[in-house]
Amino acid sequence: MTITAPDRLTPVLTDLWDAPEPWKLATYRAHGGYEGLAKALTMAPEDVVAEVKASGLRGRGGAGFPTGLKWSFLPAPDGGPRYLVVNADESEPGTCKDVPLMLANPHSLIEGMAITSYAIGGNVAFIYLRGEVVHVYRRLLAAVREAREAGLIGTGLGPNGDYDLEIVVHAGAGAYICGEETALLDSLEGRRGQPRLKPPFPAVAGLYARPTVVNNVESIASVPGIIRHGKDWFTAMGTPKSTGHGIFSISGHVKNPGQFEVPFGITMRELIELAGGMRDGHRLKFWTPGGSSTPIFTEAELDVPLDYDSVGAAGSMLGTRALMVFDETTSVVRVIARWTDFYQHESCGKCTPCREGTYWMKQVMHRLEAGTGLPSDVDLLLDVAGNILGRSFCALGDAAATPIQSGIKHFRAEFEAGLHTPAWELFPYEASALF
Ligand code: L3W
Ligand code: SF4
Repeated sequence: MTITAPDRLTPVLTDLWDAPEPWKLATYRAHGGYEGLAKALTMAPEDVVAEVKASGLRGRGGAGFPTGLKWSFLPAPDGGPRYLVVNADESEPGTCKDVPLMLANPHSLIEGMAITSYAIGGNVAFIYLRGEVVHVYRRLLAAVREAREAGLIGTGLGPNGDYDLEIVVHAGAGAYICGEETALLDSLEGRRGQPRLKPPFPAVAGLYARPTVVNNVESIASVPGIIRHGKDWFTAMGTPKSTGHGIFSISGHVKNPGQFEVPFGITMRELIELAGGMRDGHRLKFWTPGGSSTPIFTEAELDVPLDYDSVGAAGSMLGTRALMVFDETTSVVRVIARWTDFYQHESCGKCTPCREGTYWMKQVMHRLEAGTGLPSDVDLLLDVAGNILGRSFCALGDAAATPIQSGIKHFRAEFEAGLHTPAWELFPYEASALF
């Protein structure tokens, strides 16, 4: 039987989003919330780690690193503190999954944090949130308070009353680089957020130089389901190497943009169908599988299974599953110029290839957008991007370089048109505007 796209939704983290007041503890508990925590507290911590490892859960923040394996990297307890830090600094262009998840269902994150902290032997856990999303900050504070008042976190937890957990919600100041895990830790410690040299990885020396697990919001919120229903329930969704459910954010020139929770391995063709299809009368030109930091795809990749390995084999990255869709009215030069502005603005300045390279790429992209490019500009862009890629201190440099390289690979003629014609004449704003 051919499976049509609407049958492919797997609402687990999103199942309460349309319920009345889904953020309330009572609503969450009425749907089985905190049953996973109750079960975990009766298990040995190492068995919780083993269950998550066996589920195949991979980090939902972009890199896809196996979650249980990361937890198991923590050194043996030495009597000192160990921490869980949740990376809630969602800011990859096109990514919009953690913010709605925390807003609609904050208790799934809090329950996941309690299970994870118990598994790794931590008694204090942090949520590092983007400061701009004040409404989410307030919602998280209220949910943490509700959980504490209900005795779900705090002191004397578990059947023997011998486990304590405090959760701290921290609002950052709105820098994209603070989504890089070690810059996040520096910022949480009160310093300017800049990436640290790795190794040591945070698992060995993280927050306050203590063993620390840093995981994405969606990764941690996926843990309660795995413990409550078991690893086999989770591995029944997705592909053998990219198991489970994931929230895919679809934006741009589709009829119904939004978040769609589906199994890994779904295709973009199916997701566009779920999003109501392309705007009437228009056709797909290009799209991003993992936000602006990943090489772009075109129609040729519509049937690539959206799992970590298949997208990698096709030449890009699944990243944060930020699927931005652009139709034939869009200037690829204009889009990549905006992304380059973003990376130049967000570059932390620590290393020369990214600090200088993003500045120069921005100048060249602006010339091409304005139709005043120099004959050498397209090759100059490739040269600069090639010198950033693999030579920068963290992934932000690579992220700035890859869209330019892939944009030129697929649409070189459009870049060359920027030597004489402004992008706004070739692609009028009004044609691609969504409102
Ligand atoms: C212990 C080892 N731990 C690796 C840990 C490491 C980290 C995780 C993955 O970048 C990507 C980036 C963005 N012992 C370890 C170890 N680990 N080896 O595993 O590490 P890594 O370095 O592969 O990735 P990362 O630094 O976490 C994330 C891409 O995601 N991205 C999304 C970015 C989005 C945001 C945002 O919205 N705030 O940042 C999109 O594509 O470009 O490539 O925990 O410690 N031997
Ligand atoms: Fe900072 Fe960019 Fe270097 Fe990363 S690559 S350390 S953001 S300058």
